[in-house]
Amino acid sequence: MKRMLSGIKPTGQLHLGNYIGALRHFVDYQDEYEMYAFIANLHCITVPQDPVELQKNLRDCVALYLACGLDPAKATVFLQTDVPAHAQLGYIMCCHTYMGELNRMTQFKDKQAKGEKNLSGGLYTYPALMAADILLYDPDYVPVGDDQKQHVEITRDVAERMNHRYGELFKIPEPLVAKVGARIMSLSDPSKKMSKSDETNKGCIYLLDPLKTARKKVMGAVTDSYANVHFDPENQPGVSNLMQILSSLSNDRPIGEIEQEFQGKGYGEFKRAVADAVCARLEQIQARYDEIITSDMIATTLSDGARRASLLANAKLEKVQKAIGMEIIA
Ligand code: ATP
Ligand code: LTN
Repeated sequence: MKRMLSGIKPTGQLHLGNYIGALRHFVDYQDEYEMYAFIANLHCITVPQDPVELQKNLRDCVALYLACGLDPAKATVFLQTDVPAHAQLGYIMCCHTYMGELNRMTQFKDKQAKGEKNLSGGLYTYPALMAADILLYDPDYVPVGDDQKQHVEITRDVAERMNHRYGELFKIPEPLVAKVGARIMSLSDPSKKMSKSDETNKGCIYLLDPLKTARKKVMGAVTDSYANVHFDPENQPGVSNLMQILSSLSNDRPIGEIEQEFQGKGYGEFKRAVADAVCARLEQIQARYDEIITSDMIATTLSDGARRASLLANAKLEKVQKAIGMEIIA
């Protein structure tokens, strides 16, 4: 069975972009692949966090993984810090990643370009830790949204470098980016990706948003004056984004079919169909979330997940340390 691994940063509440671009694929793949899905609580402290809020977000994130359909009997779901090998291999990867490579990463560059002050060293070296997250498990594929492709590519480069230097240590993973829904845009500004750090809060639908709020956000989504439900991300980014959301939430229904269905119909009717699809999915997820958050499922899932993940991660860390010559007793 081929293996997959991916993670999400619990920097805030999970949103529809995380669900469509990443989480729903984890769920789809768990039957066909050996799936490792973790909560990246080391990555999330690369930017300042409020401790009380962070703890709540962590619990919510696990509960939402499960509420969206990840089944702990099939997938290994764990918290990054429960497997200390991530931080340990992360340091080793950092020592094998060049500053020139880190300087090219858009995530850091974007924040720097915005003039944000006091960016942390952790944010800069983030891709090295992400490389460790991946390489500890020798996955065949890493399902991610479009923005993370670059980080999987640097992982491949550093893995190849180390394999060349020390002998075969790591499998070279491939990023898996879906054709539709890999970059869901903000509903209020379709030139930006839907993101947890949306200041206006209008463009981002959170998975735990009350249904009324979610509906209002969809109905208020920025469109255009063409009055034509047509897929053209360049000239009609808002409408094209809503089409991708609708397609992703209706079993990847072909975009052409959606275009046909709404031919000659107004944006109001189209938006109502998108809002219905969004609310139906949120309702399902939230009902399951309510059950999970009050049960002991979070604790059992994480302890079992950490045990299973540690088996692979510890063996890999030891192999790497030996190959580098860092251990005294062979
Ligand atoms: P944010 O900008 O919201 O903080 P992020 O990409 O920085 O999100 P995560 O929350 O860790 O960080 O992302 C988890 C997964 O969700 C990643 O695979 C990422 O590519 C994907 N993802 C995030 N935002 C979107 C989006 N707008 N559309 C599609 N996929 C997304
Ligand atoms: N960088 C990712 C989260 C992440 C991840 C990973 C994804 C951390 N480690 C390993 C895939 C594999 C993000 O910001 N979305």
